[in-house]
Amino acid sequence: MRRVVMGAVLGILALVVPISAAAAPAPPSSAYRVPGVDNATTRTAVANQGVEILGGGRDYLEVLATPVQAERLRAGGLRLVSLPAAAPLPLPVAPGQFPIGYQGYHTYRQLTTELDSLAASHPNQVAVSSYGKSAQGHPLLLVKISDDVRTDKHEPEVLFSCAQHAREHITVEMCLHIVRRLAQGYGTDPAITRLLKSREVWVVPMANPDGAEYDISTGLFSMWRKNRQPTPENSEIGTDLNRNWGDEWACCDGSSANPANDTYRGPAPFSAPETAQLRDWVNSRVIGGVQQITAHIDFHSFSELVLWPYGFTTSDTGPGLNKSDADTFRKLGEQMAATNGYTPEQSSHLYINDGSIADWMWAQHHVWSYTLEMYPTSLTQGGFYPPASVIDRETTRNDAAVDLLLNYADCVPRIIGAHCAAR
Ligand code: 0X9
Ligand code: ZN
Repeated sequence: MRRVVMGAVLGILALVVPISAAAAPAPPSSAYRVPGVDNATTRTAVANQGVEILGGGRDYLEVLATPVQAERLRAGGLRLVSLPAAAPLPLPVAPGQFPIGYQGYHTYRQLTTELDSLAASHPNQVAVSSYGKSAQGHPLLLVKISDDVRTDKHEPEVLFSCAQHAREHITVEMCLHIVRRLAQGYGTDPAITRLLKSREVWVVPMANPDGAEYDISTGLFSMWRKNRQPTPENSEIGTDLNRNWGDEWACCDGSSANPANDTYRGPAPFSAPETAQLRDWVNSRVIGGVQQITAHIDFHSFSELVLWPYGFTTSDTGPGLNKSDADTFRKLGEQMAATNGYTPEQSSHLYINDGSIADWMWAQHHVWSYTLEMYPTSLTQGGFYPPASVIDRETTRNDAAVDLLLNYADCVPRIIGAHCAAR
């Protein structure tokens, strides 16, 4: 009953105070944990207050809110628990470098160097190229890993993408870990060798290099999420890449029209060069009328979740997503979550989000597309900025989930006993 009342109160608030599109959360904002929000309606109502959602799970959210927003949430019947600052204040080393305690993370340049050296030491397994350039001109890195990397074979392809969101640096380490583990495991680990003989793996290790570089440009963390593209006729910078994809773009109050907001969706679908060129590359994997990519994980942080489409509607089914598709998404999602201890759920059950890569990958190409939110579950454990000491543990933690996806990539519905058309 309390839940219904809370939802209703926030619903009314959302109607009379349409802040989500009107005003940005003006600084100073503080971080809060909002416990007891155990349904999507209430969580989405909180999101629509214009607060910045940092993380969340089945029964809580962690948000950045201005004093006015915090007061509104409290007036709506919610409890707010103050949290430490969202960005830690470690000792800086130099502008553009990760601070003390974070040196194990890779800058764009360090990432490029490491990938080039992996390609040089595994020339038949690893190839590095790019699918375009970011708004500020960084090559958008693309890695291919397979048994015979220079030959385009007729094999199921799997895509892993990382760091659409700038501050989610741990995801870059996840993608790099995937490249390293597969490259080094080929010829030494029988399971990896078998997988690479029957799959072609693609990795986009840093989908938003401008944002990632900006986030550490002072030598401290800036809590930056979006890309660094100027907004037309506005002084604000940056589009949320994971609200800029063209499926049901701007449909459902799951993104912001306000360029100052952290979930600003851009002036049009694919207005960001980073999403437009990744779209073009994914489209280019349609060969002979068949999309070669069958499965995908888009890594994010934080909250320890396994999410699947759709994000734009709370309905389990939707355009091109029937009951058996939903069952398949859930079954593999739950199996992946059983390996890493994450919480599995349909994306919108967390909160409504429109314009995501995962929704587009499914709607446009029927790619089994998951979103994994990595470690930790709370700002109290470092939020977007866990220390480098956890990188090995938290990337290895996803090995079994990655292998499950690779294994099922020949026919994901096999997981519910369904058949696939011959490719
Ligand atoms: O809101 C997002 O873009 C993702 N969470 S984050 O805190 N890293 O920003 C989740 C998007 C999930 N969307 C779908 N799977 N549709
Ligand atoms: Zn994210």
